[in-house]
Amino acid sequence: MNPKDDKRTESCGSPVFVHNPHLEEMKDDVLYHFGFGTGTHNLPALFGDVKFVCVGGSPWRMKSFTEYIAAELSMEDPKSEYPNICAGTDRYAMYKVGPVLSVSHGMGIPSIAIMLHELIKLLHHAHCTDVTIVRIGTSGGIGLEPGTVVVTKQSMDATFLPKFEQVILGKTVVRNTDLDQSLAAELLQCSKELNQFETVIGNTMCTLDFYEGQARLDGAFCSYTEKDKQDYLKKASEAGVCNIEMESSVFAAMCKLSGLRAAVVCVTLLDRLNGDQLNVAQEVLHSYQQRPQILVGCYIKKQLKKN
Ligand code: R2B
Ligand code: URA
Repeated sequence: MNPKDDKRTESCGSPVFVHNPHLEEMKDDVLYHFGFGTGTHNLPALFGDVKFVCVGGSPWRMKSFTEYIAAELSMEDPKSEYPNICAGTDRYAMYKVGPVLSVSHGMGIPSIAIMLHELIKLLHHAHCTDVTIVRIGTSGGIGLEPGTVVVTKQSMDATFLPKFEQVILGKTVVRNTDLDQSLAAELLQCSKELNQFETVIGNTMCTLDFYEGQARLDGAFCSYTEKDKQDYLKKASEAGVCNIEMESSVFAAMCKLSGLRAAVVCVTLLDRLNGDQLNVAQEVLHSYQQRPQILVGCYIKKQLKKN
């Protein structure tokens, strides 16, 4: 590689770790769901300057985040075109503006886990250092005004324990779901400075399903009563759970293993104590979904000003 092609801005700093001796023995590594490979793409040249990664469920939202960030950082493309870098695949979408990478992850733990394996390898192969990663998303709130943004303190499973379980070779491996507390505090501070919407720090419950897994009464199947649902949500609330979504546990676990500074910022679309159906007007939904983007945008801008 021509050193000029290497987008790394610093040679020291905290690297992105992989823990897999087999990778060293492989001549090339194909990041299949992104449509990249170490043999076909110059990953340090393409991604070596990445310092912030923002991930979220929908490809459309991640493109809109990139447009928003580009404007905030005055890095707008004169043609205002942000092509999907993963154009060779329709599994995930990826956009980049300056040091900010934006990637979609689909819905649920398996989908985000596949994306994170490849994203972590991508950042590692690209020799990125000091990377901060934030999941921006939507959630159901417990006892919060809809539109409130929750910055996750700890991600919990559906039994209110702060752990992520993965079956590997038929054995259950338990991983820790700690997130970076100082990053969470800095994001909360950004919200105070913005003073545009309510933001709280609290625990987030991560479930395997949107309907029965989140105690909804409106799925195709339901074998419990409204009282059972309320009792369960009350227990969640007593365990410090402020909101419910479907990816934070594996996100926290994998980011911790790879040494990434990570946070989860989700807006609540409804108060689950008052209902299950998402019947908010499209414009309201859209404005709520912008809130995590605004918060993370403010944080990135502040960090870049420091350097
Ligand atoms: C939040 O919203 C999605 C379900 O509607 C899911 O991906 C999540 O975590
Ligand atoms: N996303 C979820 O996972 N649950 C909700 O209630 C809303 C959004």
